[in-house]
Amino acid sequence: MSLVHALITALLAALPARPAARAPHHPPRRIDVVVNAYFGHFVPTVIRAQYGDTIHVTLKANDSAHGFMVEGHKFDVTAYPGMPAQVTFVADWVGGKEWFCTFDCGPRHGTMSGMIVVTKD
Ligand SMILES: [Cu+2]
Repeated sequence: MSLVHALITALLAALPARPAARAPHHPPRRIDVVVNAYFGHFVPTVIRAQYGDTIHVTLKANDSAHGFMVEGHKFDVTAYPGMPAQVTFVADWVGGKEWFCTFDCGPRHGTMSGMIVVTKD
């Protein structure tokens, strides 16, 4: 064994073990959420997902029509009493994105929003 080889072998042995490759991200899930819309607010107001999940929202309008759109997305759905609306999208961001009512449902329309919080492990 040459001196160089011995040195390299010694150096390699002294290095900390390489961390195991990161465990793969959990398999993407489908998250089904019913968002109930009322004059002035949504229930729930927060949807939590992990990066890559598919979020399926069923919007139910409980008094008048209400809309649902997520900032940065192109969809905009409207539900009417007795006629829920559905939309499916992928949580392809990390952090919070706000959703809004897009149907002018009355004086408290401007207060109608919620947050989708996406985390990545
Ligand atoms: Cu509204």
